[in-house]
Amino acid sequence: MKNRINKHYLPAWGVLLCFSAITLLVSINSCSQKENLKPGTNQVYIQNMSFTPATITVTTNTTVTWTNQDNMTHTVTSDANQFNSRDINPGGAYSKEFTVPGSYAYHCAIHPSMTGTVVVQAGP
Ligand SMILES: [Cu+2]
Repeated sequence: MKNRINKHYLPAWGVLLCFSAITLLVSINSCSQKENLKPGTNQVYIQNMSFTPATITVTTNTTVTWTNQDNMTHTVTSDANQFNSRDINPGGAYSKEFTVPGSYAYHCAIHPSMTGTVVVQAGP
């Protein structure tokens, strides 16, 4: 009789534990997503042989991420040799943190007609 009761209640606890774990994971996940979507967007897409947006303005200590959504390899290469992604394959990405205010012009080393600028403004 005792065994029967235990067998009946154990799965219910298991389900409850599973639900708690899933709820916890979902809330952790949405938390980190909010951090990525903080104001002052820091994403540049590489698509159709161009950088979008061509000029991105961020505050100091922002990490800018370029994502290659094209079907060919590109690079993010500083005109003044301050940074260089080297080859970014299709589906790949490159990130760079900007700590000093200024205007950073860059281009694709493979396709020099592809150009962009990161404008870094002093943060609060
Ligand atoms: Cu390119």
